[in-house]
Amino acid sequence: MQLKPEHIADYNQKQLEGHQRKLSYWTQEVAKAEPIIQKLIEFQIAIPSWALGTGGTRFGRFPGGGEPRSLEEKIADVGLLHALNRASGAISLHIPWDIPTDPEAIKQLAAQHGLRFDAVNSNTFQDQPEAEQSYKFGSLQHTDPAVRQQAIDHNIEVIRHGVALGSDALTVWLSDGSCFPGQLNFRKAFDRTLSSLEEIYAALPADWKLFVEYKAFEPNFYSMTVGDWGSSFLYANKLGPKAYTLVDLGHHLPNANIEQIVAILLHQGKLGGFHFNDSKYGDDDLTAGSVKPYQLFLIFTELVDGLDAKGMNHAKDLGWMIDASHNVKDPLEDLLQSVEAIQLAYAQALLVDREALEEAREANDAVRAQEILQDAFRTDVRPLVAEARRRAGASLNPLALYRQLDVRQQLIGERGAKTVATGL
Ligand code: AOS
Ligand code: ZN
Ligand code: ZN
Repeated sequence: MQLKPEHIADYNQKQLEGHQRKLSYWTQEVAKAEPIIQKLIEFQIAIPSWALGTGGTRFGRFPGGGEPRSLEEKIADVGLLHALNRASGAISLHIPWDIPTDPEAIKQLAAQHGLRFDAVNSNTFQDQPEAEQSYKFGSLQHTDPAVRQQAIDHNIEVIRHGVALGSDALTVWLSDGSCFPGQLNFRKAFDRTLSSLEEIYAALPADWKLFVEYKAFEPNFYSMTVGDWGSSFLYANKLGPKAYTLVDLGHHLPNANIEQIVAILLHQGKLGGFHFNDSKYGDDDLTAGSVKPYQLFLIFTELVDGLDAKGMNHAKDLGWMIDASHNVKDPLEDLLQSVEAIQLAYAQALLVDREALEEAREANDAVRAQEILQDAFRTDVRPLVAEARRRAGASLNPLALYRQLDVRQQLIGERGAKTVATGL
């Protein structure tokens, strides 16, 4: 299924009058509108290759039909998203679920869709059929050096795939830890993990980054060896300047103040990027902004502030990725919603009167500080995001156009009703 420029143009033409009416307030009254639109046009969010199929839980999986059967079809799906919103111009691959057997051809295909390759992800949380060693008791932390070596080699192999595709970062998420008190020597697990990570770090090309993702629980439920931002930060500091912490919004203990974590990591120059999603209880991997949109806005407020304080490029200096997948929605619709929620939070954060906020803070005026933040959060910035899309050649309303074109039905027609994408 190829989205034609006429589809976008026809749809936008029909919506244009209504859109311009809503936008006129912004263009006439808000001096900041234009720079916000420009920033939104540049901002791109990577789509994970494992989110293009219906996600599962350990209780079951209910594929929705028309799911991509190959890496080529996954790229086509991300291309479709990007054509609709012009904000999903990157794909984050997972090895070995998506091994590019012919990297040149894959790179060319991605380029045809205007996509680049974001961070590549390794997998040492599952045993592969031909693997000699098992990760049942961990990978980089394992007591047996042969298991650690297999996991190190795999990560180096993932870097090699990434280099061939033009990626420039490796995300390491470890399921390593323990399920029962007494099972693991924490200090030995830490040292072994660090020395394994050092070997991976040594294999990074000069311009690459290593993202160390942390997670408080699951699949190990007593201890996780990279369990919180503190341990990730420690590993990243010990590894060196190419290592950073990656924040997955679902990986904290309940009620953690993620915006504060983000502020400190960015301030210390160790924030590498994000896995955006939302949750009510745990690592629920729900659509970004679907449960706690205010939290997402507060995170972006810290990001805008911290990036500007360091003179960093909002669009390029961090890894912006989605990590969401679940059972009930069409995955492509879900991803369109996630990207939009991220853009809205970003636009609202750009709207915050930061000078006034700083004054209120210095004066210990908590009431005024809250008013300033909520003033931005309660502003409907949808016309700004739509305008950024229109100018970038995207649909004014990607989700509405996706439904109008009946994209899923077309994909089912092309690929069949019973396809299952590789992934979680
Ligand atoms: C797992 O909980 C982490 O969020 C990972 O980032 C990711 O979901 C996994 O590596 C899939 O590749
Ligand atoms: Zn993640
Ligand atoms: Zn996760």
